[in-house]
Amino acid sequence: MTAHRQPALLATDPELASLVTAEETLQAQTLRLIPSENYVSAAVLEASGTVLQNKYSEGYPGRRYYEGQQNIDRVEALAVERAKGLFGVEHANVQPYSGSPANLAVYLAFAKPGDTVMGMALPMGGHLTHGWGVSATGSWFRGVQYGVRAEDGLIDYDAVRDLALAERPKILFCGGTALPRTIDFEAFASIAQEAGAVLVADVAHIAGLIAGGAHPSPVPYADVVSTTTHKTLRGPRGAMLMCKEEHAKAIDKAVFPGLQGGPHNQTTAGIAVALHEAAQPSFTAYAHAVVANAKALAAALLERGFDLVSGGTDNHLILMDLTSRGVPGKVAAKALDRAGIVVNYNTVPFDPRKPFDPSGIRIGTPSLTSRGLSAEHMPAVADWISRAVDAAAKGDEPALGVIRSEVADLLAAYPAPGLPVA
Ligand code: DSN
Repeated sequence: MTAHRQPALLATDPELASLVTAEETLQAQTLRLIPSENYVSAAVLEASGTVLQNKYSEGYPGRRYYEGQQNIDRVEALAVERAKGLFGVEHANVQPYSGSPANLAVYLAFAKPGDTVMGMALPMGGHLTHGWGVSATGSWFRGVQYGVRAEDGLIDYDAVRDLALAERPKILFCGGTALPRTIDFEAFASIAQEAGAVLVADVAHIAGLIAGGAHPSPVPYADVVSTTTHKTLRGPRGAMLMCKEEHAKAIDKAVFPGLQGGPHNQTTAGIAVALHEAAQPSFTAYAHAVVANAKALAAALLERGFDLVSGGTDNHLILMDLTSRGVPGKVAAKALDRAGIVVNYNTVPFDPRKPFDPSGIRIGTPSLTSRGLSAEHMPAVADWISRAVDAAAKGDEPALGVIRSEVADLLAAYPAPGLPVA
């Protein structure tokens, strides 16, 4: 019998330990297609679970409000230097707890409550924190929102420009959570400049693709680049704000003391390791494989008659409109889950259904790529999705069980990073 991976946890709290073990099994045996998720390496897991956890470090390296920072300062400086090197930025702040606090810090740095801010509408593929009404960013600020064109699901840059010039936002966000196509950062920069706005590129979804050279970089164009660290970048759950030197003070002051207290040093260590991994040639290969897999999966889904928003993908993500299959997104997502394929239900642009019961599902290829699956496996993945959606339409539970065992059989040959080998 293999030794338990968390022996002290098992001894202290067997109930919690059993939940962790169950999650390890679930992540090992299911095809995880949520595009914002991934598998971190064992090294990132180890760095994120260290005694760095025990230390308070309010401030920045060399300027702390607590003593005993000999090692912590070096950990944070290492993460900052690696972020600067990997993305080619002048300044990096690695302390934001996650993407939403990172974006809130941007508001604190560049706007006052009531100011106009502009971003992509959440149901069109944007993010809550880009000024959407139910978020603090849409109630404390005046959020104006752009979307995509109905006919092709693409951003209409002329319409974005017209809106920005009419509304003159203080901050213009580009990026989002359900955008399958390449973002034209240069076009956004020219709009922001004309409108007098600070351009923030929220690249949380595509940061790993940018680091690996599989998506253009916003760095030459954006005033601020905001990203989480745990999606395609494959680090621990955290975030970073990167910017030109002229904005460094405003960003740092907004993160601490403006918004946060002590940084989570164990996470900073995990980010440093992930950035080191992302600088290796193998990561470049991974980033390109993520995109190649997504394109192959999109092609296989189109062959099976699925409607994809914008007709396909340029990145890691595919947004599927299931209207023509007669199955609501939530019903399909839950059936897929029972078939061992984990996705999330999602609105599609101009969705006539509600966000909690929308028309689509959102899928992506980062996790399966991290396991080593390649384009040759994508027809099988598309087949499973198609069969599961049809089974959902017919209420055919046994068919979902058959898919679940086929999925587990394939995945057994592709062990996931950071997980015990079964
Ligand atoms: N929750 C993230 C996603 O799934 O895209 C965005 O913050």
